[in-house]
Amino acid sequence: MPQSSTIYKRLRSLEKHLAEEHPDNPVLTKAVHSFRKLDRVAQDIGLLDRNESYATYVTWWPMIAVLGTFSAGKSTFINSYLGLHLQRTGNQAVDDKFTVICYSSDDEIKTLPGVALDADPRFPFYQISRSITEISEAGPQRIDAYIQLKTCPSEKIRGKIMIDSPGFDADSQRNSTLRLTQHIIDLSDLVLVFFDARHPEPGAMKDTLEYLVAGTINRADSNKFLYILNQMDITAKEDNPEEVVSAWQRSLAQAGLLAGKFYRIYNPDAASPIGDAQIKERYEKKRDEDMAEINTRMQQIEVERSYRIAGMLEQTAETIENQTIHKLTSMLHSWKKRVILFDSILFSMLLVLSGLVLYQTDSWNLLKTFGENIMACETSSLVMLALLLGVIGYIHFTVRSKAANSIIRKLPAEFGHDHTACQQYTQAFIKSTAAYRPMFLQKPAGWNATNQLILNQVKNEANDYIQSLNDQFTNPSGRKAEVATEEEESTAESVAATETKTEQSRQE
Ligand SMILES: Nc1nc2c(ncn2[C@@H]2O[C@H](COP(=O)(O)OP(=O)(O)OP(=O)(O)O)[C@@H](O)[C@H]2O)c(=O)[nH]1
Ligand SMILES: [Mg+2]
Repeated sequence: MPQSSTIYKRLRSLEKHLAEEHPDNPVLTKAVHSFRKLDRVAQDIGLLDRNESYATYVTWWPMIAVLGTFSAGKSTFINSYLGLHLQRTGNQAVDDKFTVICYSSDDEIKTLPGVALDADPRFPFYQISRSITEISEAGPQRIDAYIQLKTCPSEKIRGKIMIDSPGFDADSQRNSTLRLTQHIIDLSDLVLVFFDARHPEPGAMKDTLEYLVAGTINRADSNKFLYILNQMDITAKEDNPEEVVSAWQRSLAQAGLLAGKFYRIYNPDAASPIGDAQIKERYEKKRDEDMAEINTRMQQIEVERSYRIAGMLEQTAETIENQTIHKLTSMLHSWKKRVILFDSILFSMLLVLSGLVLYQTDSWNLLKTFGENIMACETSSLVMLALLLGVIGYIHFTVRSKAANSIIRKLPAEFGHDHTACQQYTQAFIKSTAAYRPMFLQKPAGWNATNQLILNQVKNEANDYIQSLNDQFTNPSGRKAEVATEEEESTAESVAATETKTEQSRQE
């Protein structure tokens, strides 16, 4: 069955955009194609609806989030990175919304409302209004109060997404803002956490540090967080500039961050001039070193994102084959056992009851006549038989659906917060236990040799993508260099040979 046309159109547009954004990296466009194959298998099994796609579960654009305290210089940093005056900056808390920034070839900067993000599967906020209760309760239009989209022509952002966020304060943050922050942290490939060196007392922001540092440091993906102490120029004026850094170091260490694991920068355009030439040189040196590292990490995320998507593809195929099918088969097995048990109890009771009635009324011969009438195709007896079969069927199918429901009811407790997995298993199990499917089938609906083959194909494709990414971005064997050297040598030889020939002919 074809995919629903809406999702099909969306995936086509995703493919088109990826091909435009990354003409030199076809892996991503190919990956969308592989996701489609996965979708078809998952739709056959019932894990996905016809209008759903695994491709909408991944963030296709590499995403850099800039979080941090009020007026820490987040927007100034972003403007300077883009080379544009995109975000308003200032000492009053100017930002109260998350701004998703992406590339557009249009000359002018455009600002679009949050609904634009909510409705587009290419962005990390696709259908976010549904998953954040506070927003969904107030109606999807409310998303505009929290997020906006800005498009700009800076080449620096081409093929990436950057998020500027309102100043973070764990104490006064609304629940919905905290949920959005968490969502952004989860989906980002790189998170820059900004603090402000002007802040005299980092100890006063205990909860904020707790959230932004302690809460991020032990995550499996803790490597994607860069902690940045910004506006370092201000400390140059202090009598004891080292003390500011030490105070920050102590507070961050209390929150679990190891000393030396944070960057110290300032923005030369926004900074106040540093008078002392020696201090200036020292500050500039440190700043340049740290900025170079931050920039390298920002450039690397495209590569990380490609690996992430190829990995996700393989992992999804693997999970369907090794976990989902296994779980559905065992659910089917216990369902069958229950149906057989309850069928046997109910039908034995029915049989005993009818036997008792026949015995009490001493009318065993009725059975014999009924049999003979059926053989003779007598109408009233045939109707009776049909009624009887109807009652038997009704009891059996009621038992089947009740047994299935009792298994489905246990799923939420098993999956906890993973609503998506719970919903997928429910849908697939309903499909597998549908009335039209004979009960003796061992395998879940849609699980056949063809789909197994497709999953293997997808896994192989994912491995090919990783291989070609390796070829593109790494060079462990140094082959290219060797080839290049060989080529250079052979060119040099041929140049030398031509030169000798020219020399000979000249002499002749
Ligand atoms: N001295 C100095 N000032 C800076 C630096 N970076 C930014 N500023 C100033 O700090 C103020 C706040 O900067 P923003 O970029 O608006 O800060 P923000 O983190 O985006 O602020 P909110 O969005 O309101 O949380 C502005 O007046 C900037 O000019 C810096 O490195 N040194
Ligand atoms: Mg700002």
